Amino acid sequence: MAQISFERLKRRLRELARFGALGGGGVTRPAWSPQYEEARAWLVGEIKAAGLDAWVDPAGNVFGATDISAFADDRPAVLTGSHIDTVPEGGTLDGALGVIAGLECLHAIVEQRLPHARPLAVAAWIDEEGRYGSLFGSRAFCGLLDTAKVPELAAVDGERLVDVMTRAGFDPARVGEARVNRAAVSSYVELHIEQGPRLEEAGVPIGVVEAIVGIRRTRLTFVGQADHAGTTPMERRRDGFLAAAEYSIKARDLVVKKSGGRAVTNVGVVRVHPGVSNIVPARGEIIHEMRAPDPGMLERLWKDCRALARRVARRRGVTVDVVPQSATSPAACAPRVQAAVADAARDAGLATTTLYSAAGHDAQNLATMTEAGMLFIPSSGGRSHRIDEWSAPEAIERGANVLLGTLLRLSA
Ligand code: HGY
Ligand code: MN
Ligand code: MN
Repeated sequence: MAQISFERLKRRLRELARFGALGGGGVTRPAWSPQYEEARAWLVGEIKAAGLDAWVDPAGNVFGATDISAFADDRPAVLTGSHIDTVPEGGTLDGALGVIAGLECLHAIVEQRLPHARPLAVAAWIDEEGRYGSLFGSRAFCGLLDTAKVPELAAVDGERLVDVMTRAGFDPARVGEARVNRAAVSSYVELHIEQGPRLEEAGVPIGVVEAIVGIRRTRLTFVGQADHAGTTPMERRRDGFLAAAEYSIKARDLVVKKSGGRAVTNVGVVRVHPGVSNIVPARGEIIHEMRAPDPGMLERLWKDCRALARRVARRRGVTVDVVPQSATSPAACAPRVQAAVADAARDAGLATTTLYSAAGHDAQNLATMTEAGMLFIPSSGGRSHRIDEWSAPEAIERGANVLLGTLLRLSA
């Protein structure tokens, strides 16, 4: 059975981890940052050194292919990949594993002259983590990006996408040219760490992903009034932060209770204005995120949360401004790709289990234009989006070899 070169895969993972490496471990490599652009240049060099064709599209996605005709309408490609941008203080495998293992598979296929009737390509999708726009690069590729909105896209710290793209040498006005039509892609499969505890706790080495959650993010700003923190009687205060805090706790309880555990919720961005200790906060601003594998559930929960926000605001004598930020749709994975993963795992003598992804992924965009799927390897302790994210070397090698077997099946 065909095998990848695990030494080469480990070397590339080690080298990629250097770009944006943090002193205490982990990595911060946001899309378009100087460290990201150095990583991009390194990746293009590795793709070429592997004997593959390499190019970067106008949206900033990097590609490697067994032949340059990939994505031509009459030569639909089998596509794999993931992302090399990271969250702040993130791990070295989230995204990187799928890109480096995909590159290794294509390298092994070319090097060992393994049979494939279709061209194969690997992608590094830009800004999967959504610093400027959720799943940005794969949305542009799949024609899901509203390019008119590109000038408005900015990070929570205010840095604008158009500025960082220009700094990196890209023309934001050309992002729409990255779109590829659906005839050009035959199927897509992505290897990723699970980023949760289920595979490890079940003792199963390979996860066959059946669906990927939708994610809804909304900015809520509770507006009261600034007052002196010492002299204002407590019953007269109209505190924007306390309203945001009450909403955050009650929204969490509502989502857990109403979804029976099938949805999750998080408030990861909190801003208080004016934000000094001797002023009662006029404004409390949060970004509230909810995730569920079921589109109807997400919609119902959002309606309940919006009503909750209005109740809390009324009771606390403040107003609330609700602005949707982003919404990705849940995606079902293609049965043909799921079967290819399961067959490749079986041939490798590996047990599998089917599960849904509680993390969002570029695969959910590819699922709108082709047969798309994912395979997971266990995350140690379920840890991810933190510097001690880790998967066992043998899990990484198994995942890459199952990816190779899957790609050979899909491109036969
Ligand atoms: O947030 C997510 O689900 C993914 O890691 N971007
Ligand atoms: Mn991530
Ligand atoms: Mn990821």
